[in-house]
Amino acid sequence: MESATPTQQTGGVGASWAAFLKSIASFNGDLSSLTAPPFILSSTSLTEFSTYWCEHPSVFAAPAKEPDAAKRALLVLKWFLTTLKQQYASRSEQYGNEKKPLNPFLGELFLGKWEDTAGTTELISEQVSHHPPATAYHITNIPSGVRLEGYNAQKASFSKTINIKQIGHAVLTVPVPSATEPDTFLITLPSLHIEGLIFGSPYIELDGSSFITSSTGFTAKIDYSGKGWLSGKKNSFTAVLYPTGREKDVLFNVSGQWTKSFEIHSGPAKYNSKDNLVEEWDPLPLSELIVAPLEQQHPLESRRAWSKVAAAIAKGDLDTVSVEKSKIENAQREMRAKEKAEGRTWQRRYFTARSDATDPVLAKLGPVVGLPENGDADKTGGLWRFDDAKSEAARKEPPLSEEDASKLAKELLGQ
Ligand code: HC3
Repeated sequence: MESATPTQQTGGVGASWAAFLKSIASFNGDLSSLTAPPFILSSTSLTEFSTYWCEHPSVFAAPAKEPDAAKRALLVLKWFLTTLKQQYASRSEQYGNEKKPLNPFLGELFLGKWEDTAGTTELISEQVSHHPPATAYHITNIPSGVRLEGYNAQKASFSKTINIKQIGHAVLTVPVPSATEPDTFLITLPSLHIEGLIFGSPYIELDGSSFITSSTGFTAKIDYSGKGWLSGKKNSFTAVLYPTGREKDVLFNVSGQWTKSFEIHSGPAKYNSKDNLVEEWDPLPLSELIVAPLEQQHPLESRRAWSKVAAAIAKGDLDTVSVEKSKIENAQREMRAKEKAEGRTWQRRYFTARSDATDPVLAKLGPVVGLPENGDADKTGGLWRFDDAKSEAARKEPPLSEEDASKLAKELLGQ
């Protein structure tokens, strides 16, 4: 059950919201250090947000069936646009109650799978860096071979409201029918800001532009806008798809609201035109992610690791929230100190930071979308790529015995 927003509450809550507003006006840009009032705490960790990339597995897998490179790029753009509602509005669509997610600990995992008409699609999400915080993810649709990998961090600033620049990128690999080489898409992440803060009903609006560029030579540019004082609708966007480097030669244009519906037209946008309609998108029912029951999860899996904190948040028992959070934070601090003393670093379970070689995707496609060759590694703790060998080793590991699981939980989470 969602808790009431501050405007629906009285007295002390209103006062603590005012204090919160005052405090964010001077905060330092590190979102994890933001001390939010209790009623705005979410029991979901940011590692879980990677799920939002694929809640319609059939739309995710569809580009693998398309032999034409421009149409494939359009299908990828369509999939990307359909993920936005889940990514940025699913937690607060009706009431404006975007909350502060749990700040993941290093090594935190979120694993799941979808089983539906698109077959099995697997999700692996891992907190690969704590200072600065960065989450990496890998999603693969087994039958089609379509896979997405990426990582992200956030840099926040305050000017009228909380403004967030997303750092990182995603890479979508699409096997091409009857070709030996797959088509690769480099995806940048939109900036966002929080609306409704002053009224105590926070929700996200996207701003600026983001890009998707393909190894076969097509680029999509998406421009985001919101509701202005006089005109415009919430959560709006326009997008164009063109041959890379020829922005004026628009092949397809898309416009609408990413929370509602949008229309795809061929050719450039024409004022008030219903011509050349290719497709109209209305949100589909979501495919549900399957997550193992808590007792079968690895101790570092998010929902198991945070279960006591989540239960305390649900009950509104803030003393327990604070005690249980501190146990995890202290155990993590001790672990980092121990690693330092022993001259070792935390071994990521599924991802490896590429420091030795140039990343071929960023080298080839990064300049088209303004991404640096190092993937902003300095701001995300590394240029993170999914490591098939590590994943294979993790898959072969026998499940931990109860005794080993509780030893690990004690050592790494203080539980
Ligand atoms: C800014 C944000 C944390 C980051 C969240 C990200 C950017 C994470 C990656 C996902 O793919 C997309 C995504 C969606 C929502 C973003 C969160 C919204 C609010 C949260 C802030 C840390 C909380 C701000 C406090 C307040 C008052 C709004 O709750």
